Amino acid sequence: MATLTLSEDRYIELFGPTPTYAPAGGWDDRKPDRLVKTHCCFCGVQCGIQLKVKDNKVIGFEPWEEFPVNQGKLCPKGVKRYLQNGHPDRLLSPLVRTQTGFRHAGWDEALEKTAEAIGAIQSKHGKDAFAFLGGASMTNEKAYLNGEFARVALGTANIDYNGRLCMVSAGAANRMAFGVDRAANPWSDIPLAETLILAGTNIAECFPILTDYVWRARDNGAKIIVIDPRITPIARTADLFLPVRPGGDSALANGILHVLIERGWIDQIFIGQHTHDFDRVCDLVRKYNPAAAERITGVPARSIIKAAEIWGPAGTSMLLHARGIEHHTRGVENVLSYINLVLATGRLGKPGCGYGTITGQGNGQGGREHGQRCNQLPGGRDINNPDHRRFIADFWGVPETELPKQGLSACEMFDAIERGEIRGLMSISFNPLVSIPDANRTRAALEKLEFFCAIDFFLSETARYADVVLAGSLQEEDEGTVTTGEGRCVRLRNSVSPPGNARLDWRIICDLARRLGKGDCFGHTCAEEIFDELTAASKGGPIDYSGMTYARIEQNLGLFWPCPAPEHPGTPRLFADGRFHHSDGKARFHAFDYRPPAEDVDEDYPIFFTTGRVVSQYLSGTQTRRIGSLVDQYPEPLCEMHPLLANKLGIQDRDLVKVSTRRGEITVPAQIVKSIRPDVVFVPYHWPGKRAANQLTHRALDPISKIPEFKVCACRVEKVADATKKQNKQWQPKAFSAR
Ligand SMILES: Nc1nc2c(c(=O)[nH]1)N[C@H]1C(S)=C(S)[C@@H](COP(=O)(O)OP(=O)(O)OC[C@H]3O[C@@H](n4cnc5c(=O)[nH]c(N)nc54)[C@H](O)[C@@H]3O)O[C@H]1N2
Ligand SMILES: Nc1nc2c(c(=O)[nH]1)N[C@H]1C(S)=C(S)[C@@H](COP(=O)(O)OP(=O)(O)OC[C@H]3O[C@@H](n4cnc5c(=O)[nH]c(N)nc54)[C@H](O)[C@@H]3O)O[C@H]1N2
Ligand code: SF4
Ligand SMILES: [Mo]
Repeated sequence: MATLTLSEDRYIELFGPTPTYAPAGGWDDRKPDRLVKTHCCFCGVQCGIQLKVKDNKVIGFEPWEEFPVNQGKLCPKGVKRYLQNGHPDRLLSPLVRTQTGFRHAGWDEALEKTAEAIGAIQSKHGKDAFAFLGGASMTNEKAYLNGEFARVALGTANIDYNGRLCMVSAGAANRMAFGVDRAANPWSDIPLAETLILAGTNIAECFPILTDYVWRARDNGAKIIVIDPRITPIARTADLFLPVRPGGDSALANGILHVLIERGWIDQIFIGQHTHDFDRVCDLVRKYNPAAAERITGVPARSIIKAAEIWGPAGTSMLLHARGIEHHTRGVENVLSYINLVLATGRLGKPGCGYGTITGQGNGQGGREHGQRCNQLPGGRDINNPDHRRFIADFWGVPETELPKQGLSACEMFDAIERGEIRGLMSISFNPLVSIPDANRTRAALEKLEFFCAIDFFLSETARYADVVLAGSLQEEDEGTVTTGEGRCVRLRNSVSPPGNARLDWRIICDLARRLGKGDCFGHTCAEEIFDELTAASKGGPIDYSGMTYARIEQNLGLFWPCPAPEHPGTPRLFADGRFHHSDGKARFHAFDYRPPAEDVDEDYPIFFTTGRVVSQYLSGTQTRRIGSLVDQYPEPLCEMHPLLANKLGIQDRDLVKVSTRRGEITVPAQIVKSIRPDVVFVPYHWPGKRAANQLTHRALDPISKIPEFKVCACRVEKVADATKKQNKQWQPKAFSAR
């Protein structure tokens, strides 16, 4: 089918020869009732797709070739996404906990029980004792509504979202450097760059369609620098690979900048006219000569010099990074240190020149804009800024004094549950038991809650701890918008209605607000009404959507913010006028000395432990672990390790190994690959329970962004048992088969 469309050779290079696309019973090739143009429900690329709908079921898909970002192409997850619709595990009605499990309940009972529990906890322990967790897989409309619901209906300061585990280091760094938090360029700038740095992103497995843009750059002659402790699939075709020691990125960036300055590859005019604080960075990086940077990062000095030789004289360039440099207690510092390389060479705001964090979740961008973060009000406003508070309080018609202050971030909330300060929790589109660090503590916290309500369409591992589970909606069941990783706000179209007694997420929130006596503010009758309120609330704010309407977004196949007026065309490329979004129009350099990770290796725990993703599984796995052919592609976590380490520990491929840290242990088969540093092991985190990588990780947070350090802690590894014949034969993960 024309959809699978990374060219055939490259597809095979990436995913192996014959991926299985057909569902078990073969393709459902009945004639659909209609085709609905919408977007993939998974990552932040938000590929366009046409869903085939028959009898209120999604039965397949067709490419949507006019949507410019993916032009009909889809990755393995996008191809299979439709199989979750009509899945037998789909929650069809609310559930209420009994002595022995759950029973089905009507909406009146489930909502009343929830409203009563909220009232009881808040009247006894104060408003902030009830917390709310949202998510960035949800639409902009729901993100906005979550923020208003928590502040106005619950009156709690404690609202945050799962993007706290994802985008926040980059977001904070973007605001500090540029005064705005968005990728600075449309993806269409990537093929125009003469050189690309890809730092801490396994782009080929996590953003397969974006990888196509990197290949186009390469076909145009671009030089590609990849920075990762693992030779990821994209690194196999890079011009330069820098195998950084986990946590070493700020030192590496400082080392590259040292060489750029020494060789005179910096743009003094740009620096003088458009930036502050270059002198401080100059002073700092003086000591990061290549040999010094090599000692910290493990990257050979000659490779550091080579990186500067590629990046320095280039005419155009882009820096792209993702969680590999952001999931750190020094996440903000890492990002800012790389941004220094972009600012020093002055290559921003022009075709093929710029910078971008690659946003992870489907609405990772929009989900962080409209007020569901603990420190944020709609329009990207700051909850601690008196003017911003007054604007939103007036907009919502509440006294400013009643608008809660900044609350706790997602991981901090779980610490507060442990301490007994938070007693009740409502969570929508978030599976913290699998996704936040130190899972054994997370489980204990969930058990300790006096009341927990989860809104999901599957009974996630976390929802199993709920007192009430509310059956919400799949992406294809609702209308709305999401904002993609390049800052383009696109339209999701409803394809089917929720099955059984399940309900649209935003209706659930509005229904509950009414039961809490705040119906006046939550009388919305459709998603478009919420969008119009959201855009009005954003007017004049740092993130301005006020010129957008559903009709305009559809006509233009998406609009980039800022879009501050109905006739404004939107802003695909930021900083084109040479002005940054700080009040004086100038960008800021930041100087950060390298600091080691919160938990470094030592004699007891001598190996770095790092975690991340594989191509066929998505996040906590609630969705992709239910799609057979994706499971076949990568059914269980493996512990990647280098042959040198394996030999030292007497481990053969597929032997069962126990990986332990100070917090917990996991026993999984070893996968011996030459593509990882010998001092590091990697385990993907998409599985729950005893196979959960997050039993091992720790809650050390970045002091600015409050992101946890998912990408580095200290572990030891020991062999538990020989590989069984079955394990030996069982399967080879396709994405790694060419390594
Ligand atoms: N298949 C798939 N795609 C996804 C997702 C998914 O779950 N599955 N999730 C989506 C989401 S929400 C996100 S956030 C993105 C994540 O996208 P990525 O950030 O690209 O993916 P990760 O696997 O988390 O980590 C990226 C890389 O960081 C490297 N790394 C580890 N430590 C360090 C370090 O100290 N420095 C450097 N430079 N690199 C390091 C790892 O080896 C890994 O290859 O993917 C999105 N796309
Ligand atoms: N060790 C380790 N841990 C990590 C990471 C890592 O690299 N290493 N990465 C982190 C990152 S970057 C991220 S983004 C997080 C993600 O972690 P989570 O956000 O916890 O993961 P999801 O699988 O997205 O969980 C979302 C839940 O919401 C449901 N859901 C999805 N869409 C909707 C919707 O529209 N409505 C409703 N009602 N429910 C919905 C799904 O069924 C699922 O149960 O994990 C983080 N955890
Ligand atoms: S690249 Fe992302 S948005 Fe595109 S099909 Fe794959 S998972 Fe979906
Ligand atoms: Mo993420």
